[in-house]
Amino acid sequence: MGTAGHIDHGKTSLVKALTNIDCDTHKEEKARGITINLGFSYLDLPNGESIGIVDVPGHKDFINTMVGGACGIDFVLLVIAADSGIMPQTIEHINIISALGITRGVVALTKIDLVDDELAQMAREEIAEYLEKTSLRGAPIVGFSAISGAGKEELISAIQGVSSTVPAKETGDLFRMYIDRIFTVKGFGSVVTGSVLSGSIAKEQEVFLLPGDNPKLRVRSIERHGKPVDMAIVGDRAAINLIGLKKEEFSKGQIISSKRLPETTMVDATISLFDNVDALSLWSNVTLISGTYETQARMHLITADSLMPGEGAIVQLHLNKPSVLLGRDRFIIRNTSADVTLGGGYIIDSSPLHHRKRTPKLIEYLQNLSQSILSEECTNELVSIELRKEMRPFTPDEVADKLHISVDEVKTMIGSGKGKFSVFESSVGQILIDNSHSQAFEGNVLRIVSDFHSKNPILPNGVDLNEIIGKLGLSKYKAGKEYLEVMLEQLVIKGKLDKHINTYIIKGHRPKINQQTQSEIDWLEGEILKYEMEKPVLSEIEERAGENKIQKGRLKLYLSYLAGEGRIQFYQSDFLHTSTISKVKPLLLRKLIDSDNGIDIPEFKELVGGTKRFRALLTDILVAQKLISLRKDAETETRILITPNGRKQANESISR
Ligand SMILES: Nc1nc2c(ncn2[C@@H]2O[C@H](COP(=O)(O)OP(=O)(O)OP(=O)(O)O)[C@@H](O)[C@H]2O)c(=O)[nH]1
Ligand SMILES: [Mg+2]
Repeated sequence: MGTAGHIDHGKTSLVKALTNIDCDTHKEEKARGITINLGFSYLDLPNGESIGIVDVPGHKDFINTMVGGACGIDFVLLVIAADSGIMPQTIEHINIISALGITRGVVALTKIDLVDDELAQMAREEIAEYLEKTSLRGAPIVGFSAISGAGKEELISAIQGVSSTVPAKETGDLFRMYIDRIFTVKGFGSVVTGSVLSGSIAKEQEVFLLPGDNPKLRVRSIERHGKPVDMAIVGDRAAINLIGLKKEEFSKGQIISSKRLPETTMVDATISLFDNVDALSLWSNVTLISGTYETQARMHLITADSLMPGEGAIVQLHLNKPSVLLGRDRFIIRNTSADVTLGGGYIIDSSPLHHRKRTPKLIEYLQNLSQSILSEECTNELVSIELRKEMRPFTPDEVADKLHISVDEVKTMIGSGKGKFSVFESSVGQILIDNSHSQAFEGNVLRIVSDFHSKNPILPNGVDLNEIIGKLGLSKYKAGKEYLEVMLEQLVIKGKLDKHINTYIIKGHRPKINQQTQSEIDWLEGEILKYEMEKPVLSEIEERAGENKIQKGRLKLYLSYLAGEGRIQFYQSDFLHTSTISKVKPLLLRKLIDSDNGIDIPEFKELVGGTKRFRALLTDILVAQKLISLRKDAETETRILITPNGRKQANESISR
């Protein structure tokens, strides 16, 4: 619970009357009789619950401090003195509370001892009417006096009533807490306090101080409401004793987090302007406050050219100081001299692209995003945003990492409604990709395959999976290969692609060979056959091709064609004609079948004949085809052996 209300209306006195704790502990606060810093207390309710209390200053110079206190609260205790009624900071605090998304509260009508019943009744009516148009509509109003203690029981039961309507929060995986106080305890080191925004923290855990390049810190101990505890969770006020840095190295406005969150100086956000302020133009300088983080910022209106009081818009904020804001974080904007609160809003994207042009498409996208990001049913918008930023497939855990939530949460979000992305089931689990990115990938695949066909019109085959992966740059992603497999399968189902052996072709592709091409291929095959038991040398054939007016450049294509037809066999860029191989292969395999210990090189030479280079290439081809294997003995004598595969083939050819 957090207090709110105009200066001197009795917030701190009320907290003291309820909890016996005086939050005005500083010398200056005592001397001036006002609250300057946030005060902290706690209240044990009759139902056994213990709630943390943040007491805020009412003075208009300390609104920034008030915002810091109000950022972590679930409901407000709005304090209004019965003898003065609604005053400027009553209104400003109510505006802030509502901009922070806080809709629950209790109104304490204090100093009830200073007014008669009639005045008290008038004050109640004035307040109820004012609240009607705010987020605190219908809040209970309880008369109270810190002097006589009147109304204390009723106030406590109203607080308990509101507190019990606060829904239990999902703890979540990510621990975050803005630091609001830093001090040292002799012999123990630095202690920081704050309201836990999300997640939980336990003793001995390692945490980060952000932003900044700080070392990991270790949690030595935790206190909650003045008592040592093993862990603190979302909604708690916590004091954390950290090991790793000195007091001076912490500062108010930094965050303690369980993860090294990325820093950002540019965010997209939804803002609304209060109705008692001046209009804003396309660009304006503002102060942004979220938790205890505070910075100057340049604000660019995206969905409007100017903003009238009471209106809302989507903006891009350029922050002077690095932040670790995340999507859905609430904030307040004030003018640059920080004496007028202008409005507030929430982050819709903490790492957006720089919107230089305000296109209708961008505006529509941001408007949808801003509407759906807060609603629980449509949280898969968060997933959509991340997927849209990069043209690549994601696994759920990669998305979880980007959004700083657990994989289970991502999976729930995916299932929660139709998004602008596709979910594929693959051998490695789910793969997520933005629909327009997926379409672009499909287009690129079809282009790659048809390019291949137009460069190689005489080939019946197309492009294999690995080549496509390489061309699309998908190999660097975790689920890149699996995504492509699923996508290719779908293109086959859709009738756009077909399979040819182990390659993909455009459906309906037929090799095109005209008479001239055919005769050139025949010529090339004849040239290869001429080498007989020697290794064919491409450069020599190329030379002769020139003499025969055959384009040198087409020979490689013809070679691929011959290989595809099974007429030649390649090892790397060297090749032999299949009929040449067939002359010696059966002889060799039959010989090897009968020699358990294989044959040595001289025996091989004797059996096969041909040149040394021919024999080396033949060996390479047969080893690559897993028909034979080489073994080097201790005396470095190489022996050639048959493989089980080779044995099978030899037996088949004998029985034939
Ligand atoms: N008569 C009377 N005086 C009160 C009551 N509550 C507070 N006061 C007096 O009002 C003055 C201000 O009280 P605080 O509790 O400091 O007011 P505050 O709202 O915390 O003020 P800031 O934190 O500076 O905004 C003090 O002199 C209190 O004694 C009350 O119920 N009745
Ligand atoms: Mg006070």
